[in-house]
Amino acid sequence: MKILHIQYIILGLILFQAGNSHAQNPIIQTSYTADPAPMVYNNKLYLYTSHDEDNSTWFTMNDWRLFTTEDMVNWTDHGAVLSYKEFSWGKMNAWAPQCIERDGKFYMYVPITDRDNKNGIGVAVADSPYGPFIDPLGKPLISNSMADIDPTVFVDDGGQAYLIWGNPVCYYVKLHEDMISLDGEIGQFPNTIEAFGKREGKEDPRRPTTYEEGPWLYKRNDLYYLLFAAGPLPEHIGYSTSEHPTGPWEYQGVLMPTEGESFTNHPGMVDFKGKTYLFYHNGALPGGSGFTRSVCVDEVKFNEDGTIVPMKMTAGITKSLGTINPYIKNEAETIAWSEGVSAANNKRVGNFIKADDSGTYSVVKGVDFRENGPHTINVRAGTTHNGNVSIEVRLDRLEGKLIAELPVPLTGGSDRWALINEAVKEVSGVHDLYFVYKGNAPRDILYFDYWMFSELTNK
Ligand code: FUB
Repeated sequence: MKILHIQYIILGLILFQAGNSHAQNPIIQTSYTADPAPMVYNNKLYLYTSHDEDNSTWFTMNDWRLFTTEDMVNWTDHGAVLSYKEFSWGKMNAWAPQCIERDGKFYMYVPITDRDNKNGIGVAVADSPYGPFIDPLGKPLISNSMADIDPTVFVDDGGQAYLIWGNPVCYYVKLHEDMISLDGEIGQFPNTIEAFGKREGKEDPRRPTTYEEGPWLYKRNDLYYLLFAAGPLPEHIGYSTSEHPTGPWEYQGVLMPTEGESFTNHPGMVDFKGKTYLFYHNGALPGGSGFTRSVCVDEVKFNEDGTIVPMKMTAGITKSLGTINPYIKNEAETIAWSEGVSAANNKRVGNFIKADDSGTYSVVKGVDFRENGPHTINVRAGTTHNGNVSIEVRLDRLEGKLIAELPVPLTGGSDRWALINEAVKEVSGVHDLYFVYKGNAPRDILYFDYWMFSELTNK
């Protein structure tokens, strides 16, 4: 994904005035992502997303991506974990997914358009949150109507599982314990003003309420919340509550108003390490639009009566919930913020990043060098350019203290890599680490797979 410098400059000016050195939203800058679906498992947050192809002018979407975090600011890109192509019946439209864990297995529910151009919802199962996900049915789990998109899945405290989905109406069905078969008939939530609020603007008999698509079921203190993308377009996020997972729903109003360059939005809410987070998407990255979207996250606050304090899109979460250990192998694609860097993947090293231009950079927040600090840095990188290509390693700011400069030798292609070691200037304590990519080439300066420091044992 190429950078448009002017948009970064505007974003930078806004953040400078707000007192931040860089934003955290959108949380992924190395590819376009949409329809965020968070899942917490073993103290880690897994974020499954759909994926807008670069330069899309429609919902051109072929695979589902996975990103993880343990601290809410540094996100690791695990690349595509599933594609519509893994479903023998799938033709296109890898739209909004959700993955859930049950008894050590991971179930990913995905909307796909089939070979007869009918929408349906498939399920794929894995033994690990990273996949590989396999379609156990060989056919859609739901093939009910053209409204079959945007599944949300929920397992209640007693173990009953529910699948909810649909545009322009909201359907629901119980799932058996196997999570891949239906337990009863499909129902439809009455699309009433009481349940989903009255839609403003031009009257549309198919859409009398604000409910549009993208439902997300969440539970807190025995109250069920149905969040949804709400109309008219451009969408906002609304929500309704109920004492039961299948309603009756009571409309609670606008959670997040329309903003942010994308005519869709899509909620995903989750509890993680004692806080609640709302994931959503907008078109805020350079080149962003309704078809090249990016996922964001903000913290949620509740009122005493259980209603949610209305939210606005922000520059994101700046306080990390942890620190990064520099003395173990860290993937280059673990990033808090980047500019001009693209996600890449190959069979040789898996996921890695590419620096598009000279002066581009990526930041890792809260790196704890401890008291003694390191003596060397070791990276795996490469370039197709001969000479004058390097990675500068700086502290806390883009022009902060230079602690190492790594010359990147010509390797000739991203299937060929060099291991580079350099001495490090004195550093200790916790810092944000800036990797700044330099080179005299017009584009595709270098590729970068991982980094790791060696610790000084004595001072
Ligand atoms: O991402 C494709 C579609 O756009 C989703 O299914 C909708 O929720 C909207 O976000």
